[in-house]
Amino acid sequence: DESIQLIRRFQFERVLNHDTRSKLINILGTIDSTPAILIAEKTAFTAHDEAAIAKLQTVENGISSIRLLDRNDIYRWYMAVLVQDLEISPGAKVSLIWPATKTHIEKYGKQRRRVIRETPELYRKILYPYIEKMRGDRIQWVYNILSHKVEADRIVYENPDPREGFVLLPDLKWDRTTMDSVYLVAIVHRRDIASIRDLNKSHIAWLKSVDAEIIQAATQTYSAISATQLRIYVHYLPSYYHFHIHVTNVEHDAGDGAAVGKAIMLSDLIARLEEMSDEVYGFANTTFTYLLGENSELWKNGYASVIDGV
Ligand code: M7G
Repeated sequence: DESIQLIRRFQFERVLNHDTRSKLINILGTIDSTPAILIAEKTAFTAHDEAAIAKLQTVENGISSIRLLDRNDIYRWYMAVLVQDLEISPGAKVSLIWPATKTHIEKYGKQRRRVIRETPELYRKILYPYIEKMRGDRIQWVYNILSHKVEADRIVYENPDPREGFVLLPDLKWDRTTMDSVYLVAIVHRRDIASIRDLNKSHIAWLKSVDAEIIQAATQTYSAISATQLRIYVHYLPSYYHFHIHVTNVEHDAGDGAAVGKAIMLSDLIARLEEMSDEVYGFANTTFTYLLGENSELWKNGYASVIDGV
């Protein structure tokens, strides 16, 4: 298949970033002389999957070869090669971005971060013009999903209404089988909300119904997960300026994506809107604090001059 041929042509250039805790590596390379990013993540153990366990147990407890590193009293530690199987226990989940843009290379590279306390004034001066410039850029994948051009058979739930509706489907970060790491994304049909800054009191009822529909659909589809086991949040800043909501199993460690400085619970946003006295401007007129990478355009050509005077 064409996508398999493509990744086989990947030529290594350099490691952009790696993480020993999440066992993740981001590699920059080229395919046909055009920049490509390969993201590889070691998969979770399929401890709960009975079919996988049954099959793996037939081969020496899932270990194909093993070597003792050391022992001390009742403690022994080894290095092992695990039995892997493309269908039931693959060793890694791999994502490919090709052609990768400069923004992708910045995003997946190792970088220092800054804490930005974005007041309404800073939002208008720095972020707003940046979003206007970026708008519609890099989100072809969003439009492909909304128009059912791709990933259509993956849709978990859709409310097709062009104003109120959204599509709920597996996020590309999810392996689509591990229940503990369920990761979905809800992408709204309307195109007038680039980020939470565009939300105001008039959106409260809508956000509540989206929230309720997400919970209903997710718990119905994944019966092992109940409403209180869903972490429903948005990113500020997001990477893509078309309003979308992250939906994960609470047990899943989504790393930086679920951390303070990036993730905000949807229900907290709704509550903040409800408590707000400003009838018109909403979140455009408040302060949000978030982390920003120093490699980003937004730092280099935006906040750096205001904050560091460079
Ligand atoms: P974000 O907060 O804008 O960015 O979320 P970030 O979390 O990547 O910084 C976008 C979400 O959409 C992320 O969770 C992505 O993993 C997910 N996503 C991105 N792309 C390009 C796709 C895609 O093509 N398909 C699906 N299903 N999810 C995607």
